[in-house]
Amino acid sequence: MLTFFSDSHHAHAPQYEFFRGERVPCFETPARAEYVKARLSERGHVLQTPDADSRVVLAKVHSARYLAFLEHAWRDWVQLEAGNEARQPFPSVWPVRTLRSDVEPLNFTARLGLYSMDNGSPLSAGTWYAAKAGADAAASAAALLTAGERAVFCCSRPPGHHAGPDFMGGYCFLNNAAVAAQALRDGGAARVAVLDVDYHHGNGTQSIFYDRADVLFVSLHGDPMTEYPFYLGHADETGMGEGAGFNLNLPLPAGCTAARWFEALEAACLRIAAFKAHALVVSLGLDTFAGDPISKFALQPDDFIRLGERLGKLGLSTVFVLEGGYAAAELGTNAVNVIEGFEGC
Ligand code: SP5
Ligand code: ZN
Repeated sequence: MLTFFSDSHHAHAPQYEFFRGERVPCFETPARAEYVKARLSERGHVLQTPDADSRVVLAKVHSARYLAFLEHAWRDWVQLEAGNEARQPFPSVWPVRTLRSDVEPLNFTARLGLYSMDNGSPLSAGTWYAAKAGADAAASAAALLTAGERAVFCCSRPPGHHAGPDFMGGYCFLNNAAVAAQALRDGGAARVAVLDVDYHHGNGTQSIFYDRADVLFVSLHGDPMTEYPFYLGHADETGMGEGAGFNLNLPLPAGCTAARWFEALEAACLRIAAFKAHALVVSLGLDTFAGDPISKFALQPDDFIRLGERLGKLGLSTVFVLEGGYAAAELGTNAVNVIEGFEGC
């Protein structure tokens, strides 16, 4: 399968994140994309550098002030205090209910909190360049589909599906799946489905399209009652306004079997078929793998072939975008299994 890969992903390389109040090494590492790239090359898949500029599409899925903040965040951080280039910024205050988020404070940490849903999305010097290259890959993939290609895989990081209209979160900065879906719409696809199979609910993608009937969002994920991102992803979130009925969440208990996961996948696929989508975007999180260090589903490597086969049977033009998956050494095999299942179905 034609794959977009950009070396710029290395520019996003924070050293640590917080877990239970302690600093721990980042789970979302450059090695992840390199393992996938290596396995793709080994299996003879063609790697290309993204050639589209996603800036116009980005402005349709993210707010202007969030994009401006993200693009200049590292520069602003470094200018703040000597020595900051060797430190990672983290938010420490957030405008939760009753506080104002319409006014952008001047203070850097206050702005970082305004544009963050958690303290788990560390920035580094090249975060904007890496994330932008991922969005460019998503836009490039959509352009190829518009030109008649059946399927394209975006091997990009950082991931995107937790990033909302105006915030980062969950290791995500720019919502690549939303960029792909919007670019497909702009290319003439009247109805686009986004299927999110990451272990974690794709809260950002859901929010971006929640009031729209032209983009269906379907997600299977760990039940937010116990699993990140906790505050979105319940079954009763079905869309609003014109988007009513065009959002489907299929939360599953942490620890559930692969059999149960595939039952939910079937329900997701039936909804997508009923929607009569012209194109499909798959938020391909591989943290459903049994060996994932931060997630609690039980998929085995062969299950990823079966996932690819089921998606292939939908018969739709498809953009795959890499999301989570933290068992880095197994990520290549699991990603390629999805792709080859899709192609071989
Ligand atoms: C894209 C994506 O998969 N983002 C996931 C972000 C999850 N952030 C919360 C991490 C919580 C880690 N819990 C670790 C439990 C280890 N025993
Ligand atoms: Zn995830």
